[in-house]
Amino acid sequence: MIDLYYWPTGNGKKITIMLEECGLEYRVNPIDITKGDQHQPEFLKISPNNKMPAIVDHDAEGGPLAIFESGAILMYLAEKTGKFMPADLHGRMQVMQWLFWQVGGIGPNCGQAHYFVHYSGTVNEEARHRFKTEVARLYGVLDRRLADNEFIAGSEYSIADMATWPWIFRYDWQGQDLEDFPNVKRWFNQLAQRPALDKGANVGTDIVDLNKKMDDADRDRLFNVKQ
Ligand SMILES: N[C@@H](CCC(=O)N[C@@H](CS)C(=O)NCC(=O)O)C(=O)O
Repeated sequence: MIDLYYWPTGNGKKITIMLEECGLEYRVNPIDITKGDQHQPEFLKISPNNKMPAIVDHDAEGGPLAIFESGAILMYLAEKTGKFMPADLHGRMQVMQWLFWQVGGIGPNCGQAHYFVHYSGTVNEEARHRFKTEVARLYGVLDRRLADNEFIAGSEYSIADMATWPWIFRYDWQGQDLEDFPNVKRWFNQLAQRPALDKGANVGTDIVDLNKKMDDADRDRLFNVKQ
């Protein structure tokens, strides 16, 4: 059994999508990041960076294993199941580089765009412009990649797609229009047809309405806390 520490955001949904795609058994432990659950001492033992997602695999080789960082969790689950990561070196490196591009590039920049376009209580035009422009550049990179490839890492669906899809899902929060990126739009709609992806992306959407604007107290607990 895998314990998943989760809130239904882009980073959280990467893991529910992979768990559903692999047909693994898991238990969801909600970490309400607007209420400060991520700072609880018990959670910090699993995820010292006070962010979800995190997992504990009670059936891991060598004993229970706690993992934080969505990219590391995806790589672990791919290794555990032998799924969604090619066995050959060239294929594996395609997946790894695009996975790292997601966790180090499009993910954090989209996160900043979400803050300045969607969450912030004030309007900072310079920051909005900066992150919308950078996110548009990254969408362009993805669009060119998908012009010649069915999936992000090539001809096979992989954890690189699962890491990226839940972030593209919020294109409007990033000030983007999918009509400007036809290959991204084609890929996004194609993946949305996958039953496991759809199920994973909807885990926990009944416990929170992410479209609801945060109040100042929620925003402070999420964005302005020192550890
Ligand atoms: N690099 C981390 C980022 C995870 C992350 O940013 N999680 C956010 C929600 S999407 C979070 O838990 N925020 C709580 C906080 O910053 O206090 C990963 O890929 O897992």
